[in-house]
Amino acid sequence: MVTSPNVIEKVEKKNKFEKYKDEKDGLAVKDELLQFAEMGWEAVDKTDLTGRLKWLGIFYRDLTPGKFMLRLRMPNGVLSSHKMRVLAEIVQCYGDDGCADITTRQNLQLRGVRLEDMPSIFERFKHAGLTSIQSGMDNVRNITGSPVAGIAANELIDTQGLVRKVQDMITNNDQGNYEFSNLPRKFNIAIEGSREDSIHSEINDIAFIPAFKDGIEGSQIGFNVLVGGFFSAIRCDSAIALDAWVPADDTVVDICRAILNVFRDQGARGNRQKTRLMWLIESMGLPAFRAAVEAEMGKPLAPAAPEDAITDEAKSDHLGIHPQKQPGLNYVGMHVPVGHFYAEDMFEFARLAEVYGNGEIRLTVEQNLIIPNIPDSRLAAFLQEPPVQKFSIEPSALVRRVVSCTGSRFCNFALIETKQQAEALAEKLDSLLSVTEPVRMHWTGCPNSCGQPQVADIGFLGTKGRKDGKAVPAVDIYMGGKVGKHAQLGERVMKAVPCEDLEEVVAGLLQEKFGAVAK
Ligand code: SRM
Ligand code: SF4
Repeated sequence: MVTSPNVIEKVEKKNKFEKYKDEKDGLAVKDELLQFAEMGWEAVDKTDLTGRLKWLGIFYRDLTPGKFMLRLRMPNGVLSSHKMRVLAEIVQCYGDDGCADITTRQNLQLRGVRLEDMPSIFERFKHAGLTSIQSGMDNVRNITGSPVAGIAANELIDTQGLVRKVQDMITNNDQGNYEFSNLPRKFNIAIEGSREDSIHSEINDIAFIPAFKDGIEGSQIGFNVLVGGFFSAIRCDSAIALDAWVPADDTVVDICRAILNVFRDQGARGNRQKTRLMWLIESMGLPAFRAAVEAEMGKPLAPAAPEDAITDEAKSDHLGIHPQKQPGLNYVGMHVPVGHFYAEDMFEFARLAEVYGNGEIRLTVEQNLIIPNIPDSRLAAFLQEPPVQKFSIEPSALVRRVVSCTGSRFCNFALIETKQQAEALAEKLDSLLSVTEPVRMHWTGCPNSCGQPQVADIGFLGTKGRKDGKAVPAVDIYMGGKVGKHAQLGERVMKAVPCEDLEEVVAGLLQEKFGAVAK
């Protein structure tokens, strides 16, 4: 082909992650795992070790070399006592190094895991119906849905089947799927089925929000589709309306596949900070993006329903005792401080689920845990159980809605320690102040915003600060995040507040903005 000298072709320079993916797909390490385990982590190629293994959910941790993090997939945050016990047994093998975290995508991460054990761990996963496939790097993350799907009294759509089908499509039934193993960037999907936005769907690349087709209660129930929500170090945005309504059936799977195809084939692969879906939507223009999705689906999309079915009621944190839609049964939400727990706790949760419920366990994006299906007649005995004293069902108002990302204990990006500080500050403030309504406080160790400070009443984002001429750990403070029907992202209101000053600063904010009074 002869190119006119007047036409300057703008060729995008691929980023370094794209180069290594072109050399070898991330998923290819699935077939090499046994070899890696035999040779030991020190001998594994650096890009395989720190990069490609994330396609299997295996995260090398620079801060604890040789002790890996294993990120699972938990569609809707649902697991069984059997699965929890398998995970507890794995964590238990690693003694003091072994622990687990509930993540902000209602998922579990295990810590302290050794590479040499991965093949046998994956064998156990296969038998237990667990998977960690494609849970990191340029893949679709854990798909979130209401943690009380199928049991909430006011539910519109039980999303469990749909969430599972979308995961199966993306991961090829957990076997790994080369069709979606080389996206331009990470990708988040949320499918909400309740009347409250229980999973911050607005901060996902694709969000399904329940909506009656004609906007009138009683017309066909389905979802309005939002696209492009994301947080990153340089930009945070809520998802925008695609102007599409889909029925609550396999069309959900089809539209996810279509959007992923458009993103995979047309998404930018240059400046890594500009490769999330929103950047593609903006560069194409929303109408062209929507048309490309329709072309992939091979049929036109219905326009969005005039209104979604999310109600104005405050978003629940799912803690405490709640009657289910099944008469005589209850779900009980237990507070797991900053989502962190150990093997012995995991065994106890498994036991409680079996003795009092039907063996099911649910996780929330607030990093807490729910035991469903407890009969009325068993509640009193359940409440006497020691783990219910340790993981309170009614924690006090300043403690119950604290969320925190991993922070500097295990995460290389972190500018500050988060989990311990988050807990200690909340407890201290709780001892000093009373508030009538719980305050949502979210901590995140760096601008990647894994702890979602922008959705919080008060958000803390780790940064570097100075005090008395010395460098000190500090946070930018965010306020004004709203969740539920009128979700909106909070804004930064203070910069680089030294962590050591937070007790005074936050006490002031609580008194001024949240009506807190001294105890
Ligand atoms: Fe995250 C990278 C932890 C939810 C935005 N995130 C990381 C890494 C993998 C970095 C690393 O390799 O160390 C962190 C692993 C630390 C560790 O050892 O645990 C990490 N992210 C987490 C978790 C565990 C935080 C938590 O304590 O709950 C969450 C795991 C969710 C899951 O189960 O899959 C987690 N991360 C999020 C969220 C929140 C959400 O999805 O609602 C976000 C913001 C929303 C979004 O993605 O749009 C988030 N994580 C990031 C980013 C910035 C993405 C970007 O587009 O720039 C990074 C860095 C990156 O991808 O380059 C990142
Ligand atoms: Fe790590 Fe930063 Fe994410 Fe916290 S926000 S887990 S420090 S990448």
